[in-house]
Amino acid sequence: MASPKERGAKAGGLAVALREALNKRGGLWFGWSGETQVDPPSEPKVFRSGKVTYALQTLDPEDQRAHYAGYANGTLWPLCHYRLGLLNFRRTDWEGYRRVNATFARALMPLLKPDDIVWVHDYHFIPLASELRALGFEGRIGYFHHIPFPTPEVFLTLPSHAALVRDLSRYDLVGLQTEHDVRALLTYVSSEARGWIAPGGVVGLRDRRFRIATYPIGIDADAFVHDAEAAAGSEEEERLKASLAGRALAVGVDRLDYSKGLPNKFAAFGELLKSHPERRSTVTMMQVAPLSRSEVTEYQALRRELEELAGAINGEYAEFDWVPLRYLNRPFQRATLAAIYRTARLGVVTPLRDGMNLVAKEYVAAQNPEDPGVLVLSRFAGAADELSGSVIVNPYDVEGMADALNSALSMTLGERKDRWRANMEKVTRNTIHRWCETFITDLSGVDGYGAGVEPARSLPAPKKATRGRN
Ligand code: GDG
Repeated sequence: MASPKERGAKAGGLAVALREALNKRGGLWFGWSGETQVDPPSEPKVFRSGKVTYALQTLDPEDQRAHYAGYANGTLWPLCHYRLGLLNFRRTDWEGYRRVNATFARALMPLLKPDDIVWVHDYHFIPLASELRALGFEGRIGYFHHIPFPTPEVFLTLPSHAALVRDLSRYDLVGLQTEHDVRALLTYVSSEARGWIAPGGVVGLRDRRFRIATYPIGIDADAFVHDAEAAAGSEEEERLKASLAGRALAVGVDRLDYSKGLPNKFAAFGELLKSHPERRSTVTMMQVAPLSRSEVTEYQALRRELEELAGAINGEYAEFDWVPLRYLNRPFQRATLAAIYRTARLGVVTPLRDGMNLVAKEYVAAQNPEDPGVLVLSRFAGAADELSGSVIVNPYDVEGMADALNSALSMTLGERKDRWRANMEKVTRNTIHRWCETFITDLSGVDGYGAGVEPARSLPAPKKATRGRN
């Protein structure tokens, strides 16, 4: 989770929305300080800003490596994105991951009141509830998994799968992005962990009862519409348009991450220029790809691969007055992104696997309703469940993607408007604020779950598992 230091170009919509939710209610934001130190202090640095108290824990450097680059991003990230070839499992990393969660729980525990509710974010902290329960915390704890939850066939390759699901059962509410993810976890619970499932996603596992449900994350749609309207006619937008010299713009914005399908996207753009030569010199692709997790080896290899691909496409097709692919490894301010989104005729979001993908929703929100662009979206992004007005593509089919880009570039204004309206309706209905409120309300409302609670009589007998509806 982002720390309060994260500002400007790096602060994402999620960090901003959570800070807003906390500011409204008051509360405690607990996380890593971003610093490491041998023999770190056992107590976090605590300070207050408005209604929010921030508590930031410093970590031992080896623990931090084993936890972050090791187990979280070297094991869980590839696993949850179905990239078993990239998965590295080392017991020392797993132990470091657990140690960091235990350290966090020990630092957090003295700051908690018995009736506090705790909301834990993402795969870095799955064992946090177990550790807090072991220290005696009995209040509500919820967990939201921002990335996909893999199907049992994939999840079972993880040596620590059973321990992680036991950790999940220590929460009262486990939130996932899509129905597909919920089905994947429920199938594991019933078929592998011998748990029982009741309607509404209530799950029993050993002595625990908890709920698993779908909470598709959204964006701050109003803020994006506002930023995009403010960008109209701005100096930045004018400069961008002048640089395009009347050509269409296709835009991608992704952290430099192998889950985002960037090589496939570049290859599809190259294929478009090859198989539809009439498109040459008429469309420019801009890929914003800020570096991320540069300490993990796989990310360094991806960076080299993309540099080669971009160089090859530009070397093959560039003209003295046209560079087909603009590839930028740096972050931009949100207002600049809004201007780029609004100018772009195509938003190209083609992850191989993605929990949701907020860029897809931001692109939709930033469009000019009178002349909207088209979203080209991977079927493997969680956002594809909601954004049915998009041109849905399979990122593994490079030629199919090239054809989809070609037909999206030819779309009539009428079709663009129809597709955009369908998408915009979803983006404005299911915002990040609604997502926060719904999760917190549901977590506050869950009743009777927790350690030692027997399944209620009205629930199905534990022996025969049934699939819950969500
Ligand atoms: C994880 C899951 C899930 C990107 N470049 C710049 C910039 N960004 C912002 C985007 C967007 C955010 O970062 C990226 O969000 P995504 O959802 O696309 O992807 P992940 O970072 O992988 O997020 C994902 C998400 O959690 C939330 O649950 O949707 O599936 O993987 O907001 O705009 N922001 C600025 N400058 C940049 O250059 N300001």
